[in-house]
Amino acid sequence: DQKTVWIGTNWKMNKGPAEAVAAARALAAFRPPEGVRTFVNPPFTSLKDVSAVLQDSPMIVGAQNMFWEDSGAWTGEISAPMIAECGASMVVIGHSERRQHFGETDWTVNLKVRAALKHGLRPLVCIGDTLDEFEFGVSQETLARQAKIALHELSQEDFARVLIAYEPVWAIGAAGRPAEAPFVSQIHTKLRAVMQDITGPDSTVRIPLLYGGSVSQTNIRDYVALPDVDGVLIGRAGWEPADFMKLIDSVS
Ligand code: G2H
Repeated sequence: DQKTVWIGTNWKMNKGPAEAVAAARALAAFRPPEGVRTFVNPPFTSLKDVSAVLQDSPMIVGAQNMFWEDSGAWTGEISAPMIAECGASMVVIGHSERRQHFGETDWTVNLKVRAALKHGLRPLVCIGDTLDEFEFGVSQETLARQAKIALHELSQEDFARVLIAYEPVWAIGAAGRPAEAPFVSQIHTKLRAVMQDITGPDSTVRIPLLYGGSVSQTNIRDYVALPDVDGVLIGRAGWEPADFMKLIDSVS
């Protein structure tokens, strides 16, 4: 049978509340092609409004980060119950920008994944190799380690709610170069085996494996066509709602 394809856009630190709501309104009536599940990751400041605008649409709303404690003296942090109360059902965890600039580690990623699941949020865990790791040929080792720690001590029910995004650090953002499809294919096929190792030999859970990093109108179809790629996480190319909808439609 046909695989489910996940396509989402991470707005990062863009769009204030007014612009975010306008973008959500532009996406509200959109219906993706059959077999495609779509999501958007607004900043915290518009999570509630964007969730309200998109509540009757198939577009899933997810936060870009969270803290693992439910509440308390953690100035500046946002918890999973707060995200859920805003109406969002997903959360990006361990994006490379957070690992690079905000000190996130595999261990904190695991704490966040478990807290997200405890509160009914679907974690989208980002893993990725740096340029050094890529050049030394240890991408696979890094990715396996990141995935194993991120998903440590999860149940089968938990695994069934997790998504993974492979985002090579060297392929992200304006300075990044998109990874070649054959390389992504190789990485994802090996990651599929790592996932089976994590979920257990008898597990039938297929954790969706997304690719992210400079995905655009010119390469999206190449990635989605790969057997072990279950979708894409888009940044810049999806920030304009019209572009995002065009990207989604182009995979059908
Ligand atoms: C990677 C991606 C979205 P971009 O960070 O997560 O961003 O497509 O702009 O490289």
